[in-house]
Amino acid sequence: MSKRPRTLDSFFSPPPTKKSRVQEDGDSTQVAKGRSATSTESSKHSTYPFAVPHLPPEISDILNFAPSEEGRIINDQPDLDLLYFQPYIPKNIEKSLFEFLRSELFFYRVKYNIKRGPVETQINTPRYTTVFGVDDTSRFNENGEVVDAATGKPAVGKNAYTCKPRPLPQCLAMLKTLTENATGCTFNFALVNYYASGNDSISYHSDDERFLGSLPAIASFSLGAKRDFLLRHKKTPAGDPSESKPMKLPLASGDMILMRGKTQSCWEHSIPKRKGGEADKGRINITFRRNMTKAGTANYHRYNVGHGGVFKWDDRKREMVPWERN
Ligand SMILES: O=C(O)CCC(=O)C(=O)O
Repeated sequence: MSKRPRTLDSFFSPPPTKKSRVQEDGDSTQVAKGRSATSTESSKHSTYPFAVPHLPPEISDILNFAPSEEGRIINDQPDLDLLYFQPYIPKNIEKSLFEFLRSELFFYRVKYNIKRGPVETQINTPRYTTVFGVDDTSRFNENGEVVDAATGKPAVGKNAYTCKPRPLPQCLAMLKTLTENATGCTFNFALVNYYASGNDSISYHSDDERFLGSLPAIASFSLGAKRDFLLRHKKTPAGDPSESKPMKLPLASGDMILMRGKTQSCWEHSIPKRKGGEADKGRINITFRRNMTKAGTANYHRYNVGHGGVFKWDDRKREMVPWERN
């Protein structure tokens, strides 16, 4: 993997400990001034509604030992290529990592309109979402500004973004870098879903947009409640599902599934609604992806940030609540 430029984050960060494999990532943002051995640092950016604390050392030190288990290859069905880590996140930190991310990230409950023929319908996304990253054409400079990846100059004119890209906060940047090192893949985006209850879901779809390239690799992490992950082969032109069988993987907290090869072009996946069970305890899903184009960045913002208000976890009420600036 290529070495990334040093950023303000790495200058302010504690020196790596002996057991550390990764401390920081070049994508993370400005840090709060001042340094301490505990987690008083945070990722800040003009696009963030509030600062996101860095991972506390009791989580980050152990995260350096991920993956906890070797990945198991699942490729015994046509066009399917999965690498399934059960778990990826060490067992002694998966719960605290889940609770940290649920408490510290900002989320959105996106509504958008789609037109089917002459009829315009409002879609209410049935889960909380948030997104960080910028596509390959750009990067964040040391001041957190979006600049052209090659020239380092601001993207202006017809190259300007129609959305405001947000850098990965340190807590996600660290997990991204560890995942890149373990899988040999490169990612520039983190999409985060929070399924508050069994009523939250994602319907069958494929992450097969052109802006992800032809054979995208997507690393998908599960934290919190166990939820079923369903996979089915797309219909072929002849209408037969190509001799394949639908699959159900009961994803547990800490698991990671790397979807690669022709999986996105030939298969669909979903997290269906569920009644009872542990779904009501809440589940976080993080997907790391590599997005190639500015249009892809705008697409992710439209569907994962949108134009509505910010939500933040309220630990007393034990639910996401609308967040307001004081
Ligand atoms: O929550 C999951 O495991 C799947 C998420 C997903 O498919 C997506 O964000 O595209």
